[in-house]
Amino acid sequence: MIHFPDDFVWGTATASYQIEGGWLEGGKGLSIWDAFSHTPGKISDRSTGDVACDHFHRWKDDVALMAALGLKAYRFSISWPRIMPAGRGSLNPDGIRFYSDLIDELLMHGITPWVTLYHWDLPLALQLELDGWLNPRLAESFRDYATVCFAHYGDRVKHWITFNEPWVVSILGYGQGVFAPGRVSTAEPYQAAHTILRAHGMAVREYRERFQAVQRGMIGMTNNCDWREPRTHAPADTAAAERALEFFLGWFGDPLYRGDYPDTMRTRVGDRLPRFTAEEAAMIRGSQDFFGLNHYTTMLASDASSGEILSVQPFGNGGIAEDQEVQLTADPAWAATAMGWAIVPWGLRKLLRWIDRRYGHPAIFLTENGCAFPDVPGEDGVEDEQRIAFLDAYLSACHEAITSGVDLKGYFLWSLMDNFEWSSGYTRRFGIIYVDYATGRRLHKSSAHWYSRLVRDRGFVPLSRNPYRTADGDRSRP
Ligand code: PNW
Repeated sequence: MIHFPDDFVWGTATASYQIEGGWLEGGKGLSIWDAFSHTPGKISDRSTGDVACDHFHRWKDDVALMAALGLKAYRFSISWPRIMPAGRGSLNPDGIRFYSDLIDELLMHGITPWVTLYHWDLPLALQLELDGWLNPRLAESFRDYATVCFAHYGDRVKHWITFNEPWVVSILGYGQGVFAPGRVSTAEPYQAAHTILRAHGMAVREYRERFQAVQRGMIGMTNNCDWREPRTHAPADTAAAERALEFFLGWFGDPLYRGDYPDTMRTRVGDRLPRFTAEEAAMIRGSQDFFGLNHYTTMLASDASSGEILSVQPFGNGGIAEDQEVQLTADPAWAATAMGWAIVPWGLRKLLRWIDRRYGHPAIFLTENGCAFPDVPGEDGVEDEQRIAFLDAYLSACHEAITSGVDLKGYFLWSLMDNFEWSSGYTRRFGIIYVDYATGRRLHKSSAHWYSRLVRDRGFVPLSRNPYRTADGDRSRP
């Protein structure tokens, strides 16, 4: 039996645009994802989040499902335009009530809400009128929106996540253009990220000055990072892997813990990388109470400073490759999920240790980890052994990290249910609950029962044979 600490937090995660639907209901304003998904050519199956999982109407049943599985925590996000239709100014009382009722329902079932304030559905008005995150003034708008949330929900919500994955917003939204708002640039990602970091800092300052003493909650940001393993033992590849991690997680982690971007980014990005004023640096440094991490995969990194970088990065998760001078590849021996993301559990263990070392042993919550597989419903439910094997392997890696001294305190499985997987539409299923989109029906996958037992027992008996629990691909670092 692999046993986790008694106070370890177990939950699942979702995001507003991916599950709610009700895009024109209850006084909600439009978001940039409403506009983006309705733009031809952006979503692989031409779908939208107009209805999604219809959680906007089925939320009580969904909470009941969680309760029946014995889940103790739930991470969801608030749709900014649902409570502030134009992004600033007047509030939408129906929207405020929707999340208030959801929070009450969760608490009534003994489920602790973890609330993400920004999971990508920016009010469209702020995009059209202010140019989204490229405008430094968005930071004030976000602070004001966050303040509304603290004021209305902070009596009951004690765990706040300001932003989900600013790396994805910046790179996929402003660099590669595959996510909303669909811009393509080598400079804008750095500007958008800069505004987001300032917005986070201002929201946290507000929370700490006006709410935290009374409400006694904690607040942080969620960043995503894949692991980068040097492709060979050559020192240039080791340096390339480190550089890739600094461009991925250091981009946000360093300002949060050290007050500035990594030196290697400053050197390579030059004037395209904005600068914090001394006051901003002081505001952002130390501005999170925990380290929120989303993790999905690993790639090999090799130095590309003397060669040519393939312009098309596999899986689109390389960032701006030219700035990093890193070439990413996958080991052909690795298995992969339906996203094409390699399954490398030891990569998570190494990443957790990297964070622990670089940022001085922070409390870490894995706010997302999970996998998509082509799940097919059968006679009695959905058999998803692959997902169970994935979870068995990644949770073993988490446990190893804890044993080695990392302060990992919680795990949120992505996702509670199948949902709108952004540019992949409904073609990728991440849930432990299967959603039949034609009828809205929810079906348990076998992983839901597996996870339910794990939460009950605070641990699990590892599979005797797990193809994903591979021997360490240790190439150069522990
Ligand atoms: C995360 N990448 O997105 C999000 O937080 C979720 O909303 C999403 O459903 C989940 O992971 C699965 O994709 C990511 O290209 C999207 O590296 C893309 C990347 C990483 C995370």
